[in-house]
Amino acid sequence: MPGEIISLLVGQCGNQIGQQYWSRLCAEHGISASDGSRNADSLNLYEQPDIYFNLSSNNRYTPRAILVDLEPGVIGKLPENGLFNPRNTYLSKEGSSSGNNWAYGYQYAHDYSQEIMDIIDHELDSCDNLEAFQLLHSVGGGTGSGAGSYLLEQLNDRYGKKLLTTFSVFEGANSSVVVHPYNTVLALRRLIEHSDACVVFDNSSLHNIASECFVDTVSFFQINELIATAMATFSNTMRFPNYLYTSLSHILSTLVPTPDFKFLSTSFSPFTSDTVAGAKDVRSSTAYDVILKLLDQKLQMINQGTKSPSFRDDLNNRYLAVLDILVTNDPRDDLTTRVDQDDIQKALMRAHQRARFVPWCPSSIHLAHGTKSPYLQPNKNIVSGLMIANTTNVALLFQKTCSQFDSMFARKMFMNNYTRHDLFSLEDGILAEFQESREVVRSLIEEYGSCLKESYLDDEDEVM
Ligand SMILES: Nc1nc2c(ncn2[C@@H]2O[C@H](COP(=O)(O)OP(=O)(O)OP(=O)(O)O)[C@@H](O)[C@H]2O)c(=O)[nH]1
Ligand SMILES: [Mg+2]
Repeated sequence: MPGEIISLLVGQCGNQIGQQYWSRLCAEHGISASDGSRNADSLNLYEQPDIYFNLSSNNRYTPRAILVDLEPGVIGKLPENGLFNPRNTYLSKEGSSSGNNWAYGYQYAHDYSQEIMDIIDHELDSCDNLEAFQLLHSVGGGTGSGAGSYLLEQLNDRYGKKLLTTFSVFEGANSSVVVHPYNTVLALRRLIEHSDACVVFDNSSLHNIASECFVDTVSFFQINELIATAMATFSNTMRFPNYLYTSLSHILSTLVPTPDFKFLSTSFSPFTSDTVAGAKDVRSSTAYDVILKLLDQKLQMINQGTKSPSFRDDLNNRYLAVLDILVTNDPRDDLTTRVDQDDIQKALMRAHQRARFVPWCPSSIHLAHGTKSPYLQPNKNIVSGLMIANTTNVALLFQKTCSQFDSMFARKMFMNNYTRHDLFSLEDGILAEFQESREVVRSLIEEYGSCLKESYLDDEDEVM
C-alpha cells in the first residue's frame, strides 16, 4: 500500500475546507460521513481509502486528520459528528480567535506545541508507512497562518524526511482582513522554507469561478466545494490506483523541478452537478475538450484577473511543469467509457502548441488517468479533468501581496498588534521578523524572474 497522509486542519478556513474534503472522500469510498461505517459488500478491490482513513477495530473509517483552532465556532460542534476522532481535535483553552494576528497564532502554537505534537504522534502510531503531512489553512488570518507556520517548522524539524505539503488559501481582492498582507508574507516565508510543495488557491479567482458554475449566489461553502473537488482529484490516482502516479512523491517528482519552485496552481473542468452539488448542468464533455479547456486562464484557481500596478507581463503564466489528471468511469467496470487515445493525442499536440513553458524545462504536459468513484452516479458522457500546474503566475500573486505589505509597512501601520506576544515583544524582534520574511519572499519572486531566461541553469552553475 502507498504511504499514509496525515492532514492538519488549522483555523476556520482549514477546518471548513477539511470537513468538505472528507465528506467528498467518504462519498467516493462508500463511507458514511456521519459515523465512518461502510457496507462490507461495497468493498472495491481497486481502491485505497487507507491513505486518508484509519480503519479501526470496530470497522469504522476515521480520517487521518488533526483539527486545530483557537475558537470553537467550527470544530466545537464536532463531537456530535461521529466521523472525526474527538481525540484528534485541539481547541484553545481561552476559546477566542487570534483576531487575524499571525503573531498570536504562532505564539499560541509555540506555547502549546507539546499538546498538539502529542496528538500528531498518537496519529502517527496508527500509520505503517507515513508518506506525508498536509496542512490545510488560510494564510491571511491568524490561526491557520500563524499556528500553521509554527507547526510547519516543528514538523520539518521532527519529521524532515516525510513530505510536507500544504493547501493554502490566499485572500481575495475584497478581503475584510486589513492586515492580511502582513500575515500572508510572514506565513509565506514558512511555506518557502519548510514545505516540499504548496497548492495555492486565491479566494478572488474561486469566487469568479463559483459565480460561473453555481446556480445560487456564492458562499464559502460553494468555494470550498471547488477546493474539495480539486483536492479529491489531486489524490484520485493514489486512492484509485492504476499504474502511474500512485504516490504523492511520484506526483510531486513530475511537478516540482527544483526546491524553489514548489508552488502549484489548479484548474478543473467541468464543474457540473456530476462533480459538485448545486452546480449547473453540463450534458457532455470529451477528453479533447477538457485537455484544451484546462489551459483557459480563467479556470486557474489563482488567476490574476485584475492587474496590480506591479504586474509583470513576462511572469504571466509561463509553465515549469503541468500534470493533467483526466477522470472517467472505471473502464474495468464500463468498457464503453474508454477514452479515445487519438482524441487525447490530438488534444495534447494542440495543448503543447498553446502552453508557454520556461525555456529550460521540457515543454511537455504529463497525463494521468483517474477513475471516477464506483460509488458516484456513473455518467459516461462526462470526462472531467484537473490540471496541476507549476506556473510563474504564483509570483504575480506574491508580488501583489508584497506591494500591499510594503505600503502598510512603510508607515508601520498596525505593528503594535504584533508586539504584544512574548516571542515578538521587542520592537527590534518583530521588525526583523517582518523584514526577513519580506526579503525571503522578494528573493523567491526574483528567482521566478530569473527562471524565464534561457541561461537559467547555466547561471546556477556559475553561482556554484
Ligand atoms: N475559501 C475559504 N476561505 C475562507 C474560509 N473561511 C475563511 N476564509 C478566508 O480566510 C481568511 C482568514 O482566515 P480564517 O481561516 O477565518 O482565520 P483563522 O485561521 O481562523 O484565524 P483567526 O484570525 O484566529 O480567526 C478570511 O478572511 C477568508 O477570506 C473558508 O471556509 N473557505
Ligand atoms: Mg478563526
